[in-house]
Amino acid sequence: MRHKENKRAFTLTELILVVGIIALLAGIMIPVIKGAIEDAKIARLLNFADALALACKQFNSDTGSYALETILGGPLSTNLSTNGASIAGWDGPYCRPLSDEDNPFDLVPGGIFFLLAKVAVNNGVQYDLDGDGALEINGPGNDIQFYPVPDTAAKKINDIYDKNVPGDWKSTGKVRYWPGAQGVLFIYLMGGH
Ligand SMILES: [Ca+2]
Ligand SMILES: [Ca+2]
Repeated sequence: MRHKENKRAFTLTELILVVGIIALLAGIMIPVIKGAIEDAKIARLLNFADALALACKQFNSDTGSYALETILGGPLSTNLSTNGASIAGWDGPYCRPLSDEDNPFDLVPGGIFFLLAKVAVNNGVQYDLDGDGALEINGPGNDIQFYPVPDTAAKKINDIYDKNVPGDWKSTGKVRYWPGAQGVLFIYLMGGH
C-alpha cells in the first residue's frame, strides 16, 4: 500500500511573498555590508598611513631630509624601505617594501600608491590647512597619495582628519582629493613649511 502524499506545494501567493521578503532583506543588507567593507578598508588605509608617518618621522630625524618612497605599478623610489644607504645618517630600513596592495581600494593589479617628498619631485606637498585659500604647507615634506580611492571613502577619511575645516573638503585641510571613479586621495604627513 502506498503512503499518502503528505507534502503540500507552495501556492503562488506564498512564493511571491517569500521572494519579496528575500528581495527586501537583500535591499536592506547589501548597502549595510558594502558600508562595512568600505569602513574596514578605510581602517586599513589609516593604519597604513599612521605606520608610514612614523617611518617618515624616523627617516627625517636620522637624515634631516624627507623620504621618497613611490610605487606606480611597481617600486620607483625606495629611500624608506631599501635604497637609502647613500643618504647621510640613514639607519633604515624604516618600513618593508611597499606594494600596491597597501592601497585597500586598489581595484586592479598595478594600482598606484605614492609617498612623496617635494624636495625630490615636482608635485609635492601643498596644503591649505585652515581653508582660507592660502597655502600653509608648501615645501619639502611628506604626504601620502592613494590611487584609486572612491569618493565615498575619501569623504569619510576627510571627515576624520578635517572635521571642522571650512571650505571645499576636497581642497582644504590635511586631506585633499581629486574626485572621480579613479580618485586620488592625499594625506598630509609632515614638513612642507
Ligand atoms: Ca590656509
Ligand atoms: Ca579636506
